[in-house]
Amino acid sequence: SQQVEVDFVRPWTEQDHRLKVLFQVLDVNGDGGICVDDLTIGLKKLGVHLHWFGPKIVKAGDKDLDGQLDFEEFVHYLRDHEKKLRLVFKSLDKKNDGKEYCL
Ligand SMILES: [Ca+2]
Ligand SMILES: [Ca+2]
Repeated sequence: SQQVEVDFVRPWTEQDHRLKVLFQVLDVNGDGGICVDDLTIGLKKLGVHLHWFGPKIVKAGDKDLDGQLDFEEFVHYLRDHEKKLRLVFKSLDKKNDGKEYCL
């Protein structure tokens, strides 16, 4: 399957193009919202094989409870959880393939 490289090392900024790239990668069916199914497939494209990760992100980030993250909710979630996500991706990197996943 297609592997996607996104640079997560630098901190996010509000208008960061990386957020749009990441949103497009994770919105697998392209309907403008990221649901759990999108995340499960999309995270695998990023090399993240954690079955609990997608549902957790949607549950935590879905403010209007429509079951998916629109772009605003997604950006909000990433900015709120930036440090925690970096840790997840760093620990993945240690036990995985040596690729850099520092979200
Ligand atoms: Ca979608
Ligand atoms: Ca939502």
